[in-house]
Amino acid sequence: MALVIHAAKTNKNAFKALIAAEYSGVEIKWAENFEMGVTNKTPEFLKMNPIGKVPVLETPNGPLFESNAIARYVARLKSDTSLFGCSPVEYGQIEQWIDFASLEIDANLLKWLLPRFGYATYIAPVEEGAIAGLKRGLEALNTYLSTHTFLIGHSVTLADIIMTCNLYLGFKLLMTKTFTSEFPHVERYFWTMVNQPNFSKVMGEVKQTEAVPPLPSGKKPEAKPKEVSKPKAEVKKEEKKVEAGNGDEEEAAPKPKAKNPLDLLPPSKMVLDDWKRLYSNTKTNFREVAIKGFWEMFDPEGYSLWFCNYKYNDENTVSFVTMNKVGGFLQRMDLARKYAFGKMLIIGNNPPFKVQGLWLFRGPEIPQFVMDECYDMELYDWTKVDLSDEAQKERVNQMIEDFEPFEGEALLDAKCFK
Ligand SMILES: N[C@@H](CCC(=O)N[C@@H](CS)C(=O)NCC(=O)O)C(=O)O
Repeated sequence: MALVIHAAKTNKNAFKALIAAEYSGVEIKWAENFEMGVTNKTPEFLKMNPIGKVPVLETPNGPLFESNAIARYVARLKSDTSLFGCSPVEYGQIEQWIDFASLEIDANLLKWLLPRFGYATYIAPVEEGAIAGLKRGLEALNTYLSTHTFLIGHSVTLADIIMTCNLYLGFKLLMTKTFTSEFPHVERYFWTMVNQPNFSKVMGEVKQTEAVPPLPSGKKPEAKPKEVSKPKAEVKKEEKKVEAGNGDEEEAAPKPKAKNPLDLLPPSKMVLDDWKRLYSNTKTNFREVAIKGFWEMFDPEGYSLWFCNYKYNDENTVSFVTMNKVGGFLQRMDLARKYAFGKMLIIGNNPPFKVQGLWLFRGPEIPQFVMDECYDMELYDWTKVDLSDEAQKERVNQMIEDFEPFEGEALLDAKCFK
C-alpha cells in the first residue's frame, strides 16, 4: 500500500514529509478529494487523528499524525540517507533544531498569523510578543548561519527540511523583505534551501510576501503601521475553509507601473542588447571580436562596471550548493534584465569555492531598485571598476571571457546574466 498524505496541497506541514520523501526515495500520494474543514471533520478522519488536524499520513501499519513525527517516519524508511546525521551528537543536534524550528519560529509565526487571517482573536500585545519572540529566534538562527551553510554537517538533514518549511510560512505570508533583511544569513539560507531541486519539486516557486496581511476589520495596529499593508479586498469566504496559515492570499490588484528612473537618464550610445548579442554570438576569437567590441561600445557616462566578491566564501563548501546559490541570485536579478549584464565565476577546484563577479549596470551607480529588491546584493562586497587602471580592465576582460586559470585558479563554473 502506498503512503497517502491527507492535507490541502498548500500545507507546509505536509511539505515536510514530501521533501523528506524526495530525499529518501519514498513515494507519497496526496489523498484524493481532500477538503479542508470538511474531510478532516468526518468520523473516518477522526479515527486517524482524534483532534481532526492535518496532515495525517496513512501507512500500511496505521495512520500517523503530527507533521514532525510523520517527516521523521518518512526519513527513517530508508536507512541509506543522511537525513538523520551520522553520530549520536548529530542526531541530538537535528532534534535540537527541529524543536527550535517548531517552538521559536513556527509557534511565534502562528501567533502572529492566525488573528490576521481571522482564526484567532487579535490582541495587540499578544502580536507584539509573538513578533518579539520570532525576532529573537531569527536573530539566534542568523548568528548560527553566519558560519554554517546547513544546520548540521555539510548536507541537508531533516532539521533543514523542517526549519525551511516553517520559515516558508513566514516568508510567504508575513515577513516582508524589510522584516527579513535584518537577518541576511537566514535569508540566504532560506533561498538556498527552497531552490534545492528536492524542495522546489514540492514547494514550486516561492515568492516573499510584499505586505503583512491587514488586521481584521475594526482593529487598529498599535505599532509600526508602515509594515502593515493597506487593506486589500476582503478575504473571500471560500478561503476561510483553507487551513490556518496556508491559505493563498488574494492577489493584490495590479497597480499602474511607475517608470524606472533609469529610463529617465540621458540617452547612451551603448545599446545593451547589442552588447548581449555580440557576447552570445561570438564563438571564436573572443578576445578579438567580443572583448574588443565591448570596449568600443562601452559608454562610461551611461554605464558603470562593478566587481563583486561574495562576503562568505568560507561557507562555499559544497559545489552544487554554491552553484545553486549563484543560480538563484541570477534568477532574482531578472528584474534588472533591461539594465544589466553580469558574469559570475565560481572559482577553485576544491572547497571553499570563491564566488566573484563582474556587473555592468545602467547609470553611474548600482541601481537603487536592484539594491532594494534583490537581497543577494548585500551578500557581496561591491567595488567600482577603476577604468584608468589597466590591470582592472584586464580583470574585466578575463571575467567576460571565462579566462582560465583565473588569477591562478581553475573555474568550477561561470554563469552569465544577459
Ligand atoms: N502540530 C501539528 C499542527 C497541525 C495543525 O495545526 N494543522 C492545522 C492546519 S496547518 C489544522 O489542521 N487545523 C484545523 C483545525 O484546527 O481544526 C502538526 O505539525 O501536524
